Amino acid sequence: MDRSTQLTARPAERETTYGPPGAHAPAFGTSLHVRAARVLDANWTGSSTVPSRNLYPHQWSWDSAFIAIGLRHVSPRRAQTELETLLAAQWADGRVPHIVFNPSVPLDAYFPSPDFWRSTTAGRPAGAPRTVQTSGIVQPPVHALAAWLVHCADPGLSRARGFLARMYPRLAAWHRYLLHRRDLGGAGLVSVVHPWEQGMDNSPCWDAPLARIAPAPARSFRRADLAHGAPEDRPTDLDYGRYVRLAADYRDAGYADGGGEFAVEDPAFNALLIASEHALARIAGELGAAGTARHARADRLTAALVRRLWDPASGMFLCRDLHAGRPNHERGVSGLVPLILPGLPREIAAALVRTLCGPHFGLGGRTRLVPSYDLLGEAFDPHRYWRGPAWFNTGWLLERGLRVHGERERADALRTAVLRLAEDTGFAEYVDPYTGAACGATGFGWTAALALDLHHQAHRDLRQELHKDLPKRPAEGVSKAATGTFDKRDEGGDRG
Ligand code: 9WN
Repeated sequence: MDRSTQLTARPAERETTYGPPGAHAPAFGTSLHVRAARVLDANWTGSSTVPSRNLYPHQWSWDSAFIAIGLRHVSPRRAQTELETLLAAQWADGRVPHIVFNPSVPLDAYFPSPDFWRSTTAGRPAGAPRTVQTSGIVQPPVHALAAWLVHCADPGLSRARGFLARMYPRLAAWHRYLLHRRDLGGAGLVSVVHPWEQGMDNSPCWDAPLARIAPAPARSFRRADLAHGAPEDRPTDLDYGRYVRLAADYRDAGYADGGGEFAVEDPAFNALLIASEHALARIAGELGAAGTARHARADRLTAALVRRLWDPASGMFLCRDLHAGRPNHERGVSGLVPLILPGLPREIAAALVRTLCGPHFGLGGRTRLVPSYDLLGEAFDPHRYWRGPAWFNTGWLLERGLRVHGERERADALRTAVLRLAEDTGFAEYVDPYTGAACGATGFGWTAALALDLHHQAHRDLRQELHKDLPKRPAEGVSKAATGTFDKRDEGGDRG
């Protein structure tokens, strides 16, 4: 580990905790900042951060984006490196692979391993890099948003290192790949070709499209996840067989797009692309170019999202299964994530808030954190992967969405819940949405990083509250970078 970049506590925050007194209360004097930073230190490999040392010992794409968003508060330099390492593994066709493999990790530590994906051979027609092994599928495009937020944490360092100037062409190529090669439905939205691409792998939203896929025989592969997670919390062998079949077929077609049996337009994936398109517009502006065309494209994408995936009857967005030619009526948390978009029509944002707080998701009522799937759905299971438990990244996104749409009290309550549960559970991968009990891995990268981010926002809000009656003059010697926060000004205003 590179000790010179290890994270340190900020003196003013050493004693802040969110946990109630009791069994899991943190040790006195050790703040959430320090404890979260320790997780990120422990998961740091020297050039990127693993989601979990045991379960996920390589670099994952959307994990790294969320991790960079938290890391920027304590080491903007390392946050930049996190994204740079990921984008160094980008393919020539623009795709950013969902896993970048660490060559020093044994092959059997994670399945599917590099010898399954064979990126350096099977991926050559699509321009996979020669010097690093990766998977061949993608994950949600949170990266431009992350790059912008990382820049805002320390613009001086970012400019001195030419961070955005180096990131911009890669991020633009990444979005181009999605918009041109993945518009499989021809309606302007991006499709995912594997459940792992959307990131909520085992969601009941995939059950119908997956049911058409003939599973790979169980004896043809060996799962590594069951050595680290409780089998009853993980996807079934049958689902795994289907994941393997889809990935193997994609690989055997040279990772060419358009021919697969699984193609779904997903609301969260597209909403994150839109948020990142707005961020890319700001990055262009910072680099002296006009961002207007990108903002306009993001607005067109938002209109397509509403036209294609909004379902007034359920008060949320739904996935669209391209092969079935119709929406899938399962309610996954993915259908609430477009709340992060400030450009949503007002009545749609209001309906999303009602759904979030209603019987299907229970925010402010029956649940401690937003479940990944409909509490009333037939497939609901409070512990099984993405079929009910609550994840911290969706909590972070919805907190942001509530705030963007002026729901301050609800956003504050959700923020407190995320911080309390992150701390109580030792930064668990996910939790039972009713009880808050920890599930999956602990010391999970994005849980620690996003808790750090919300913790810093909470401190900023407190400072603003305390200073609101004082004359408005910036304190001498305190730069925006030193506060390490993101507010509307840092993010470039209201446009998402
Ligand atoms: C497959 C790393 C990843 C997350 C995903 C989560 C899980 C992998 C798996 O772990 O997926 O990519 O083996 O189950 O579902 O969102 O990025 O944390």
